[in-house]
Amino acid sequence: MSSPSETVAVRSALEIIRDVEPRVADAIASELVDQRASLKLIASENYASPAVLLAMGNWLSDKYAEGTVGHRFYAGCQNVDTVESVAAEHARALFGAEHAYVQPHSGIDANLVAFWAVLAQRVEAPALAEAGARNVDGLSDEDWSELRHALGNQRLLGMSLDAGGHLTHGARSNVSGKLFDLRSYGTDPETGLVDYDALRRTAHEFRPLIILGGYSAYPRKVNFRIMREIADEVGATLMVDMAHFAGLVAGGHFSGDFDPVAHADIVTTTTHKSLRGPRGGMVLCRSELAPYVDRGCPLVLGGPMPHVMAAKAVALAEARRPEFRDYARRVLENAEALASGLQRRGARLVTGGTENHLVLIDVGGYGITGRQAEKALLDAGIVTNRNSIPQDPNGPWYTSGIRVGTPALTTRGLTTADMDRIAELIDTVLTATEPGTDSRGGASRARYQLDPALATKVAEQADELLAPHPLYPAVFLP
Ligand code: DSN
Repeated sequence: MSSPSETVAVRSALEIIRDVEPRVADAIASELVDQRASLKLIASENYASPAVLLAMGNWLSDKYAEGTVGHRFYAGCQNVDTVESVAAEHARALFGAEHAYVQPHSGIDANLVAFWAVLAQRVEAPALAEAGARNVDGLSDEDWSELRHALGNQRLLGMSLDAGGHLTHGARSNVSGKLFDLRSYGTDPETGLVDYDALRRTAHEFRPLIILGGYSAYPRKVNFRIMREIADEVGATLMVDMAHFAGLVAGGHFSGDFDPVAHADIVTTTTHKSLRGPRGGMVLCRSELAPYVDRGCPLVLGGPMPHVMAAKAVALAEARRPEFRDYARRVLENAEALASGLQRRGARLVTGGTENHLVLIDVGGYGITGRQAEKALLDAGIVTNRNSIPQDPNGPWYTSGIRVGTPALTTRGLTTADMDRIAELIDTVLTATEPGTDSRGGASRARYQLDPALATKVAEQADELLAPHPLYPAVFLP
């Protein structure tokens, strides 16, 4: 993963930071110590390569570059133009996209860019044409007022949060829910799978401007060919947020009906999850939407981060290598092994298994809440996150689910045999965890009881699993 010269560079970097603010240098060092010691099963996290990390920590950060390649609001952007062009070129080639916009700072930013691109294409541009105006400044006050109301009154059909959708897909607590009139689609109560017939019926009745596919806690593939058909039937733009499974698309394992880029008009993603790049976002789209997507900054984004675009370019170059295809295959095999290991030990899984990188455990079967399970697992050195499950009786704060994913541990080199051991550790902890009582003696949904000796024993077993797979092995902390 790295060479002796990288060792020297990291040590020197920490010393330079320590001279200015030792608490930050210590936190950086501690983060590595913590990550090395924990069984990281958070489905949305990964470990970026040293090349990706180093591409981010440099003077490209010092440059302002609002605008797009060749059309900047600042002089001296030739090197930023290079990194942005290279990142976009790799993104187009990797995903077979007509256009790539690599400036978004996060997934929510990428979704905002996409929403506004569709609104600009389908609501603003026709209004400008009708009024004979070249841009919004050319509209009368009356036409402008009418357009603003039209922009704020469009319909979005997205996956509901408790079925595995994401906050940015129209939840009221997110700007997407305040911008759009939302109708949600869910999953079949029996199978837990997306019900495409119900989705079709809702789309025909609701007539949304945008149908949004993608998820953050749905353990199955989604058929984007069917979603394309439905979008065409109702005249909707098909948008897919592939943040969670971008690495599986990049690795060629979500192809055909399951490849969002082949079917959607516009696709958003983060770059740091299964794609294993720097923390950031990206938008891919068909050529017709490109001029609107490229207005992302300064429409809804602050100045681009050239250092992060450089790291995206490096990560995307890595993802084009044959090793990444192999990595993505192992992510899937590990998730399958983890799901089977959990089920064999009696765990209840939402949808009964997995077809992607994540598994959603219904911890109600263990008689505890997601919050209790998450904390108990953490005591045993297993890092996960609690998550709602469909029709969750405990709501979105306490929840009844634990989401686990394999991208990070697969990067670290763990195998399907390790996943079976991890399933055993998870089951051991969840079986041993009892609900606690609140301050008035009633049942608590947060407090729990777990024998500390058992937690320590499991943590030791987790250490044994990790020991053969050192994280960033060339980095020796002083
Ligand atoms: N926070 C990401 C996740 O964990 O799925 C999505 O925003």
